[in-house]
Amino acid sequence: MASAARALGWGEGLAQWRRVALLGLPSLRSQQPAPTIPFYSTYLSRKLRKQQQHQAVVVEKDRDRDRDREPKRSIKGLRVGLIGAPNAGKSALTNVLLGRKVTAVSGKVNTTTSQTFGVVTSRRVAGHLQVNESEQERSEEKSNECSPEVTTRLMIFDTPGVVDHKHYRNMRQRERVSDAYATAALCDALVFVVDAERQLRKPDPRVERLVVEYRREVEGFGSGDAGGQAAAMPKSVLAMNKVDLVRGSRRGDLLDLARRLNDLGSFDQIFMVSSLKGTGTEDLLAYLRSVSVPHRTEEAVGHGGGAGGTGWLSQCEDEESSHDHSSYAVELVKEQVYRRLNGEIPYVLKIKPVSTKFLRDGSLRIEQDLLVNHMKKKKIVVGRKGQAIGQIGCRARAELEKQLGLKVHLILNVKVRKQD
Ligand SMILES: Nc1nc2c(ncn2[C@@H]2O[C@H](COP(=O)(O)OP(=O)(O)OP(=O)(O)O)[C@@H](O)[C@H]2O)c(=O)[nH]1
Ligand SMILES: [Mg+2]
Repeated sequence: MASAARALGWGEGLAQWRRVALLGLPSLRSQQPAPTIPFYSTYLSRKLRKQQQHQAVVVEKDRDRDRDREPKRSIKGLRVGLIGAPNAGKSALTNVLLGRKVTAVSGKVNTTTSQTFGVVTSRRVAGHLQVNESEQERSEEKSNECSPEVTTRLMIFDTPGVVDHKHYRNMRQRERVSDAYATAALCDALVFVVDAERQLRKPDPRVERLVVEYRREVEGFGSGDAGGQAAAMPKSVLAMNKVDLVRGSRRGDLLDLARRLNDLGSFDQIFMVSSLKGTGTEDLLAYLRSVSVPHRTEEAVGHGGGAGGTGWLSQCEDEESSHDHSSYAVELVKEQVYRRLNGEIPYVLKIKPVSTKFLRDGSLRIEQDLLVNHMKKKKIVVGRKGQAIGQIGCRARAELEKQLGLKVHLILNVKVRKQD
């Protein structure tokens, strides 16, 4: 019995049987009803426990299966700084890489006077790349549930044009150059942009000197101390821009130019691109994604140009660019001012946002003052019968509506600023 009880695992029941046997009252066996209740309850609790164990295993297995089914998510990021001589096409390249306009582009030098950034997010699911997809597309994409998912965020900085230190024309230029390098120092990768067509047509020794100076700066970022650890050097890429303008036999010369610049700048990669046509820019983007750094929530040190860690990734999750509606409108009006007006006017004209508000019908009303320092300049900005300012306003509004997908009322007031 005992062995049967043991075999059945009825521990408590066995103890009771033992007690009965020791008392030498086998008769009681017949008289006393078998202690079914404790036996049964023990049996039940055993069974229940087994069931619960079984259920726990099932739940755990389900959880494992769900976990397997859930897409494996990982997030990577890279801060990328575009740097180069004025008019090389940094702003045009920034916009192309981002897939939208965030910074003004014009044929005049020094259009960009301060850094601007935009964020481009891509998700790779089962080898399929989605760039800046909408929430709807995100939820529609359920069929790829089991696929590993990698989100890559590139924060792309446009910077003012740089010149080598022998060619500072004034204090403002010196400040712009130091601002550009200060932004570069925060980046994990730098793209040095060269106007390749101009360099082939009319080689400019200043560009070569600039590459040498740039290299020195980059090495300086690498030797910096980031929280007690040596900072890693940022990736350094050469983008030979405007190759759409290089035709015929001159194309072969591009390789010689690339070799020459690489000897001076020791770049990690070289890309031939056209920001105008978009050629080569996808390859550049793919490279930048491939060197992106996996996200760590804690602020780590030791990579990038000195401000290591990827804590910034969480911050830029909701921030698509450095602009709100008001500063974005200023950037687009500035672009048209640079395109439409000549001489010193674009450089002395200041754009001051006055108000930005949504109207009841969902449209956006933006008012700005365009300030110049002389009545004569005001007349030029306004133009004959208001033609100049009319054109600036029309084009800026059309671009704003296109970029924001909203109806925009843009009011521009040209004023003579009071002398300080
Ligand atoms: N043909 C051609 N023109 C380009 C290309 N990229 C830029 N441009 C033109 O080059 C001029 C300068 O471009 P930007 O992007 O404003 O140059 P930038 O380097 O930002 O200039 P700064 O802000 O002054 O330093 C503009 O007229 C652009 O349209 C290109 O790939 N091909
Ligand atoms: Mg620019």
